[in-house]
Amino acid sequence: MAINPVLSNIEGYDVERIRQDFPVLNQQVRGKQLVYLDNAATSQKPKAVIDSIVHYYENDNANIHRGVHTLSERATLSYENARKKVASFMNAASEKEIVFARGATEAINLVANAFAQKLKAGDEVLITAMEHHSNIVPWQMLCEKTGAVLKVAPINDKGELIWDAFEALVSNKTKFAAVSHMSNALGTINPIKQMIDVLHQFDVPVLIDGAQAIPHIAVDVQALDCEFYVFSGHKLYAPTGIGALYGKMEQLEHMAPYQGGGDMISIVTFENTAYNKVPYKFEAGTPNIAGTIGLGAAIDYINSVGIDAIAAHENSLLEYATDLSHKIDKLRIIGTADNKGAILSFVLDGIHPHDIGTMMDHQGIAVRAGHHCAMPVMDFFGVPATARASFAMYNTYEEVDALMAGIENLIEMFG
Ligand code: 7TS
Repeated sequence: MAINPVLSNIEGYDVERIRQDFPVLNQQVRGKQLVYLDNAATSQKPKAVIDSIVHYYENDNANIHRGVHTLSERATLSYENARKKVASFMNAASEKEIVFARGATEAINLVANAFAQKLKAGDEVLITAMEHHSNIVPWQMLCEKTGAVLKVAPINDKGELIWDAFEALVSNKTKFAAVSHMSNALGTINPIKQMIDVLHQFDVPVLIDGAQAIPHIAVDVQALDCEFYVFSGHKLYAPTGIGALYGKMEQLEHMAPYQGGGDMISIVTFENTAYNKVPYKFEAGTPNIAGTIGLGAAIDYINSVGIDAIAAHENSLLEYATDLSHKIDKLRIIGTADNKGAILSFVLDGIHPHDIGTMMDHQGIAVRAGHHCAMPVMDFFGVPATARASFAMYNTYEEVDALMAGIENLIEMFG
């Protein structure tokens, strides 16, 4: 296949300049320039994020919220500033509605744990058929504990929610709903505002799993009016081990703490413990201070580029990659929703996705191969796994060309 693209660069978007901020990109893998297309698993970190962590450890390292000494005050200030940055990035009404967690998984478990006290046998929890295991298993565990029933809104062959079926599943029995904003296995972007509106007609609290969406889509939790929104920092150019739960204050105030320990209490005696106020009630123990500061730096960095510019660039890459994919006979895209984010999941006739992953690595190209922690999605499409290329702000059209050339090589090799 002759690859001769007409590159429609987004005006003013200087991807080469951005790439210079990501040291890891500048390396060879197996003798080839690295092409990193596994961003849905985790994204690379800009120098500003790395520097913020080094700065913290070299200058301010101390435990937070407890010391009166200068380093502790500095560490606390940086940690709480990061909370403000997250709140502002999601347009939360107050930074008190931001709870730091290890990531999306822990944030979902925190909420599921609290709702175990609120649900009873016969109640229903609604999810969709395109969820990541992180947004399935905690709800199954909740149902097991309470006797509630898990309902799953189906998807169509394009990997889109079937709207009528979803609406039909919402009723007075529905007591909680958890929905991904964007599917990690398919790239589908759900109509979450419309879904939230329908769910609210029945007073259903809604959790949005934004792990995939937040690096690509401007999120406004007040406009969405969701009760909860969770994400992981490491997909948002921040370190691993840090993420956030947004929760409406009226919800968080009436939720049981997730873990007991230091910092989440106001008074402890052997007879009784009074919990700290929100959000500290949910942050037991010494948190990931360095990671939180890194998350704040990542948000500053994203804001300096502009989330809308990033989204436009990534959508253009996806469109380009999708067009080129259509020219490869043996390639089938899994997930062809009308509204899609920067994820290209695919299978190749006669080649196992794991072989695709391995052989691409031989060409310096990092893609994911597997079930992507979304086994029910694989079952639905009748495939054991897919190969997945996922784009970030620093990817280029040339890298898409390299991906397509890599796939062509593979097809040739496997005959
Ligand atoms: N929700 C979605 C939609 C995800 O894509 C992931 C991780 C999670 C939740 C869990 O995030 P964690 O940071 O708490 O693990 N998704 C992927 C992926 O697609 N490949 O590796 C991890």
